[in-house]
Amino acid sequence: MKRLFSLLLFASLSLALVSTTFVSPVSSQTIGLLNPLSIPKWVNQLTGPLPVFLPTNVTDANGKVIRQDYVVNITQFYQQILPTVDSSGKPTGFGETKVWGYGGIAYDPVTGQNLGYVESTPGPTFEAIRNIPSQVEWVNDLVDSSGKPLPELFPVDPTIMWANPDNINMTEAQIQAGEGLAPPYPPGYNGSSYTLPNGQIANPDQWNAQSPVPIVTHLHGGEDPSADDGGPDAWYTPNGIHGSTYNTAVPTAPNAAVYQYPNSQEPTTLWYHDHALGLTRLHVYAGLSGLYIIKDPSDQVAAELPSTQFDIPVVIQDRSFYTDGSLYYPTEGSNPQISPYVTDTFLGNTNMVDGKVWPNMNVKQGEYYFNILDGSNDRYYNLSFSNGMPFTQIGSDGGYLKAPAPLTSLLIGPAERADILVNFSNLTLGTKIILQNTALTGNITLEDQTVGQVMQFTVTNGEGFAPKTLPSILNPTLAGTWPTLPNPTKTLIFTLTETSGSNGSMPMYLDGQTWTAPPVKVVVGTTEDWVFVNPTDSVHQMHLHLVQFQIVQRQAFNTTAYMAEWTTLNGKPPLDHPTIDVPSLDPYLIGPPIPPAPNEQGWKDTVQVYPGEITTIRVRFAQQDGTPFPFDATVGPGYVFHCHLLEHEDDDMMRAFILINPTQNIIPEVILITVIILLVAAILILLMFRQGKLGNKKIENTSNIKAHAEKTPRPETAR
Ligand SMILES: [Cu+2]
Repeated sequence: MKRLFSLLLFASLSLALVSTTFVSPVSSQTIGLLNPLSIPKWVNQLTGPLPVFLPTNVTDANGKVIRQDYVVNITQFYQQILPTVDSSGKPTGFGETKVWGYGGIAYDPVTGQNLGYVESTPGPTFEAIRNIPSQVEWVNDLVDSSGKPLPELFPVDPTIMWANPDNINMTEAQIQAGEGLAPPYPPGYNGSSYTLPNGQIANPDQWNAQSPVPIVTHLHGGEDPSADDGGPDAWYTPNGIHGSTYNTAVPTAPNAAVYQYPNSQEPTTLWYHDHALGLTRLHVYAGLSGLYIIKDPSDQVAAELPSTQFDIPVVIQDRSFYTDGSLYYPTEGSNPQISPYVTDTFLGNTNMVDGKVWPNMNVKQGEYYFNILDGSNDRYYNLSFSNGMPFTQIGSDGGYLKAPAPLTSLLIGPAERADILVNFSNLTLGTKIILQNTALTGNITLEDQTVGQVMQFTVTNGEGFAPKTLPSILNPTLAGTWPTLPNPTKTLIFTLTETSGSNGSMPMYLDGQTWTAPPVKVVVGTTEDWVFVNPTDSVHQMHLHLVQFQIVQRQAFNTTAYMAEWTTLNGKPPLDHPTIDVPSLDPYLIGPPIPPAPNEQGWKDTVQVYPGEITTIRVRFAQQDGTPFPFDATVGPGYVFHCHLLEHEDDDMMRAFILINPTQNIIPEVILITVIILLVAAILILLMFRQGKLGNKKIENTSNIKAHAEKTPRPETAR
């Protein structure tokens, strides 16, 4: 772990400059950036778990719940994220932050009290019941009080592949960026032309990329039909413009989509977030994320776990602010001559937990169950407690681990989840413990005091949860030697590539291919090894939709030699032909393969792919127990796989994959063979027909030949 982590640090170093360089003093002239050191810590209070959406139960004739329905509105509002007072009670003057979030009728999961309509970032939690489908109507209400579509909170970059509801010419936008004619942000591409200081006119076509806002919600880690998956092209705007794969399970308003989730997978902590093409980084940062927990009433492990007030979601997200409390996000791209606004990474300079910056939580002397999500765009966290106390991870992305994993630190990357048990039983009253992050990447002295700290726990009086003994095997679907999935029938290699600009990497590709490349085809029900070869300097965070997979191994390799051969075979990305794999990875491998750590021996939907390493995952395109999906995964628009560092995902590190039936796989061959047989038969019939009709002539010809032969002396006769 230490070795991998040092690689990670190395990888992140080049990406980290943003997080440390913009911490500048507040300007009196303009709204400046908020110095994170000026924000008092542990004043914000987390008082319990996030509110939970209240479903409308649909029952059968016997009163049995057969579906749970929700209406969720996506809106803009203000939330008090920064603390209002310091530790001595003196007002900080920090205002509310303009955010986007999810809202609906919700209740307090501890008291059961109906809280009415709640809108927040992260949004209220879903608590789904295993095998009871949920139906969610996701409504795009990003409009102002008069119903007019709102603008985006951050600069939309029309030079990358994106939802593009107004059909802005991407090539033309790229040409303008190359000529230095992109407008600065603000105003960005806001529908008006802009006169640059040199007198030239930016945005001469008066494109509006900022409004209306296309959104689409994806249930991350969910095993769901592709039509309900919330893929990048399934977006819709508040004024009813729809992306190419827009779908609604039941008819609804044009600014909404209804998705159905079967909830048939193992109980676990999933999350939902926006996934609109080329906008995900901006929308998740604006606040569009929340947890979706699947609970199984027959779960024997859950019966032994702390619940209600002792079961706390911990959504960790890094954020930066302006002095007026508004969110800061870069307004200038890493390589503005290529893309005016897109950066290759963004790291915030504070940590927000459950929508509050640097909060404290009072805990009782007992055990707590924390469902941790790294909901940051790009930030990795190496979490530990300031008193060094151990804790136990029992769940990962897709369910319980094979066995409880005792830890003193936990490395978690964007989109990953970790369910951990922490025991405060033996701590004296008043003890304060910091949940700290040692995955620091820039100015260590500064970051120790900022993003190196996540939240505080204060041990208070009261009866806590007495820890219970857990079974040594938590997850029967993971019994046997690791990986427990059957051997693959196919191995696919994906080389992670970057192109470079003058200030760092720009578009990144999976296997050198762009988002528009033909989808990868996989046969439903089969098992494949997907091998991610990472010759770049950056860690990547690979995520597959639809499936939960297992990490097989990681292995170092000679990146220079490998890329030399890969480039000889393929040329420079982006490729305009199918990627050619190197004949063998073996010559490039360095040292032994490294098996996943015990806390990675569980179901995963997102995997840390370190620089200079080849990471192999095993994927079965079926439910976790090997049975078929309870829906036809071969229909609909298909799925995607991508890097979950959101700035990478948006700048082309995403591809499509579709599932096909085993018979579909042979259809081209069957058609070809059938066509050949029909052609041969037609020729034979034609020949027979001609033979019958032209028979006399043919005999004539034969006799002519015979006569000719008779006139020609044979060599023997001549002699
Ligand atoms: Cu990446």
